[in-house]
Amino acid sequence: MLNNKDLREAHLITRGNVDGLVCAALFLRHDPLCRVSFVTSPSAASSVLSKDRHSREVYVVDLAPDECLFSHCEGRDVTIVDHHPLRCPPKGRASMVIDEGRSAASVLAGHLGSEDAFDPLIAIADSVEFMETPLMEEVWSEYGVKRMVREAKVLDFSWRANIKDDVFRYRAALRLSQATWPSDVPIIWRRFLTVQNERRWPRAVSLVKDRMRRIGDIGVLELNGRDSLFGFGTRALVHVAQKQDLGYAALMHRREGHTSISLRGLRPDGLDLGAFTDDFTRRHGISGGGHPNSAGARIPQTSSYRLIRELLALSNP
Ligand SMILES: [Mn+2]
Repeated sequence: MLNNKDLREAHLITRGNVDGLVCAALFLRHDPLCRVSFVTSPSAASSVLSKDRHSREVYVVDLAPDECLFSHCEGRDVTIVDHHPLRCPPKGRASMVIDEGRSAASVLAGHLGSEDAFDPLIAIADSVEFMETPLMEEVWSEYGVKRMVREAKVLDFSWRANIKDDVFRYRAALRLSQATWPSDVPIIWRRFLTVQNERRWPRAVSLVKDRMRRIGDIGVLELNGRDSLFGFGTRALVHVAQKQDLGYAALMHRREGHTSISLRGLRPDGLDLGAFTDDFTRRHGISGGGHPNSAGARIPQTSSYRLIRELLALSNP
């Protein structure tokens, strides 16, 4: 007979990159029946949250909560987990778990109390987020740098084979929730091989090298319509911009009626890009926000270069 325990599902809302995949694996380990949604922005997280009226509890992980997200937490059991400082004061009764200097997966693992068997996956998330943590050093020396770099690459390439495929993400995370190595999961391995064999990373890097414009301290890459970086988007742009010692990278994608823009800060003392995009889109539309060194916005096409000019002015006062 069923007791009166609350049997509704728990719901994880996170990103679809390596950090998010490891978060999903940890959460599925904690609650194998949970629901998982992968999103790309705080506003997409708000929209998923607003449509979910049935989950017992919701975790929003790695999504730089803004006012809109907090307003959707009202009257809900929501836990917000992030690895960047909060920009917007929490409203309502959402629980906050914020810690800096490690991946969101690492913060979530600490909160859920994950087993040691997940240390390699958490260390992989730290490394892909460019956070050299003590755990990462420990795992790298235990299993060897070569193996760990390879495993991180396998997982990072795999989801880029088809960036829209959330069914793949869920199935991959479910397998990783058994504390498996990425290369031992057939669906992950196959996708990795596809990306590797098609030489998508070197092709993305050479396309960026050909087309990136240097505007002051900013590396700007503009893509139109169906142009793509073979799934590597900002990662390839950041790679090239860093080599050229630039302070910021901006990927602009012109779509019908608007421009999507992703900004990355490449120096620790740079401008707070989350605050910048939030302020810019408040004045010019449409929506935007994010973390201090990683933010995104949807803006009217006519404002694209105004955003770059304002960023340039603020970063060179
Ligand atoms: Mn992250």
